[in-house]
Amino acid sequence: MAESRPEAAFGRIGRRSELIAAAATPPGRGAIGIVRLSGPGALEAARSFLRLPAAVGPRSATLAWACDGDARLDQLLLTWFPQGGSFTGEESVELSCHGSPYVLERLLELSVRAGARLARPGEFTQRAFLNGRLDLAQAEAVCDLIAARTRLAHRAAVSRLEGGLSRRVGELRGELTGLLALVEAGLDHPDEDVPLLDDEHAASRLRSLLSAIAGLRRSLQRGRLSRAGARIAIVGRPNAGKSSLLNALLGTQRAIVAETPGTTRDTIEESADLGGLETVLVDTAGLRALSGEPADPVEALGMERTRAALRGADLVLAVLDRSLPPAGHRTFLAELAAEGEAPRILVLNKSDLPAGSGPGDFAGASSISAKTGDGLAGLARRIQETLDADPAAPGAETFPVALRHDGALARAATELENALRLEGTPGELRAFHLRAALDALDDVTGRTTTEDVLREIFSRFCVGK
Ligand SMILES: Nc1nc2c(ncn2[C@@H]2O[C@H](COP(=O)(O)OP(=O)(O)OP(=O)(O)O)[C@@H](O)[C@H]2O)c(=O)[nH]1
Ligand SMILES: [Mg+2]
Repeated sequence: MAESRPEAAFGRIGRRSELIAAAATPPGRGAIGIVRLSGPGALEAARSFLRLPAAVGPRSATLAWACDGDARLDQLLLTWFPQGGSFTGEESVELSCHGSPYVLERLLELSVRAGARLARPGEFTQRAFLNGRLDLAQAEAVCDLIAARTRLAHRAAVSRLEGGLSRRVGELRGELTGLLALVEAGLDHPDEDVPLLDDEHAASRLRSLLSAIAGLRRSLQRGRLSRAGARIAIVGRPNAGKSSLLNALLGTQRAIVAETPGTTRDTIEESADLGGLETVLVDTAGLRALSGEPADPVEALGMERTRAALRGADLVLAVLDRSLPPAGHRTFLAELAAEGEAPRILVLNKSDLPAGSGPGDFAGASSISAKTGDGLAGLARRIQETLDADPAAPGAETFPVALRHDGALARAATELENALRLEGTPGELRAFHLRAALDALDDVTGRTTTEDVLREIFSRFCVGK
């Protein structure tokens, strides 16, 4: 299969041999401002307005005056990166001047006079991509790293910059290419004695690819939570201790707690920081049942709101009163299973009371006491792990990036499902869908991304990056 290199797509986007210049620091005053030039002749262009010694060493700072004719503009530090040794892969210079908007503007003007043109948004990163210094997922990670505001968003961007996502897509790609090779070998040599792929084997490999893609999509989704704030719904029978748990996790008496069953009749939302993870806790009305006949109109509304909270949740805490026997809990959990797909944690509350059901009755449940605080730290850790289980999760992306990656993976999955449905039909069709799936995967790293899409992606970057 012919591989289309990014250069092919980009040959038409912009001539890379041009020298480009931009301010790399944000607009406004600052201690230091940086102007970057990238492209052939970057040092010579800078030399035309700098008083530089004859020999400038690579990757070391040289103090120099910038001058417009005889007039001194600013004293600055120049760093020269020879071709092959810079972020873009091209010859580049960075001029660190005083952070005056006037000085920066004049330096750009002098650069343009020396033959550079002003860079488009993201053009430096685009060149790094074209020169094979980064793949597309990593280039996007640069953008997200700059935008990161929280520890988790930052960690996820660094992981993608290191190639976390690219590696995982690369593994899927390797497996898919192997499968495609077998299918194609069967097409090319129908009569020969090549190890043919039987339908059963092909189907099992397709299924395992599909589950790997689903896993990757889930971890993208998980990563997104660390930016947006995960929604955690607290549900359970009346009096299970849902409001007590909300209060305990918040560390304040936000919701009314009372012995009367049915105290909470509406949903209550409050943001909480659970060990660096931004969450929205949603306490819900205690429900005798999730479906069936409500006792009164208010309960009917409560049921509806609880169901909506379940549908919108990223995680569900199912609170059970441990002092009660397990049978009633099982009915409730069975009803809960029908509502929404979010992961759930079983919470056995009231561990300070004599046990009616033990942890043995509900495998993997967290035993806590909202009253005494017993087990709460462990529960908070579990919530974090469930929402952010994978430290290499490629998520926490800015929204358009997450959407693009998820879209590409979804396309790959659809193609694989199509191939899976083709059991017993001619191999050509199956190969066609496998190739389409491969193209979709390659969209993540930019191997086959089209010119328009690339242009659109890089235009989201800031100028100077
Ligand atoms: N002993 C003990 N009592 C608890 C614990 N958690 C809650 N309770 C008590 O259980 C009763 C109900 O607590 P809530 O937090 O109001 O329960 P809820 O699930 O929000 O109830 P509804 O809003 O009515 O559905 C109150 O009397 C609480 O003090 C606990 O861990 N141990
Ligand atoms: Mg309550």
